[in-house]
Amino acid sequence: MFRKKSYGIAVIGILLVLVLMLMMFGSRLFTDIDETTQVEKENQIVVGVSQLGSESGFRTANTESVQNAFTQENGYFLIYNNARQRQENQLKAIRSFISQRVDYIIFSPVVETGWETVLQEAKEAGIPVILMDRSVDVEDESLYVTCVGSDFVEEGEKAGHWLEQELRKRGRTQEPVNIVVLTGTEGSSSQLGRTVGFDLVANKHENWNILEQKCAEFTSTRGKEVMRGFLSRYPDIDVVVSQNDDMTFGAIEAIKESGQTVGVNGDIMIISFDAVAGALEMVADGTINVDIECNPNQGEYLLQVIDMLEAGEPVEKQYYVKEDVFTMENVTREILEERSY
Ligand code: GZL
Repeated sequence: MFRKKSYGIAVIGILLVLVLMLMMFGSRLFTDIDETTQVEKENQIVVGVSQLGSESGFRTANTESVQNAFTQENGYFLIYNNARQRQENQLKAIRSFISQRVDYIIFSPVVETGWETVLQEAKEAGIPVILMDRSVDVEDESLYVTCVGSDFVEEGEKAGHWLEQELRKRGRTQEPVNIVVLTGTEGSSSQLGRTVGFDLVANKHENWNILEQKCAEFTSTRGKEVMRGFLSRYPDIDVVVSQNDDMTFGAIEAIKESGQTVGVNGDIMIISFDAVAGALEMVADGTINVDIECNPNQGEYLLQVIDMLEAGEPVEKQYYVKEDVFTMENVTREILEERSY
């Protein structure tokens, strides 16, 4: 009995000491964290970034580029959100940035339409909006400050011009050339632009037959599924135009499963977009005939734009990142070793 009694007093004593400590330091602990965060936010430029997803190698590199740019060392407080390919998630994220009164909003719009209302809300809140990678289709272009991305129509034309040259080299300027197209997310700038650009060239060639264009969502899984469908419907495909490398990887798997070959010496020519490291390895070994680069390293460009805005300098409405076209002839070991994505 006595022993139990003495234990009980000890336990109560320890609890009392703990409660007193928490009362003395607990609030300081939370206050310190709150105060520090608040101080950091006050001393830094707060940027809210809504990334559309993580569907591809390009997207991963694009996200890394942004996160490497907007660091505390560079004077920024980054609030980042991954919308997982859903526009409603981007709308929610942007409204959250507005309510947090960030200094800038940056986002890569998953599709071009449906942004007027939220951009008007950002404008009324006095928060500049910068588009990254893809763009928006709005009547009032004052709803965003600038867009840092790619010229997707030009990318599509580059693909068409390469095919023109290749067919000329092969002497195939008259006989029918059967083409299938794996398109990216319907209504995205990259899908719209690459399609328009390639069609501008294709429409000049009566012997080019675009048998079918079908969305494969910029993913390798869907690229394989859609390519399987093409192969089941069309026995004599000459060219696959695949609007990103991830879909290309899936399509090549499907073609090889069908017993056909791909690339420089294959049954089916492969035209791809993005030029991520894994795809450039396949360009170098002749599996992919040509890869139209889409440069995801936009963080530095975005930093420069915000520096200009902070300094009160005027900025252009559109900045295009530098991009190349890769074939077996110009993919060097050095390029492969230095590739950051
Ligand atoms: C292009 C970008 C596209 C890439 C895909 O700038 O929007 O989205 O080509 C990515 O890899 O999914």
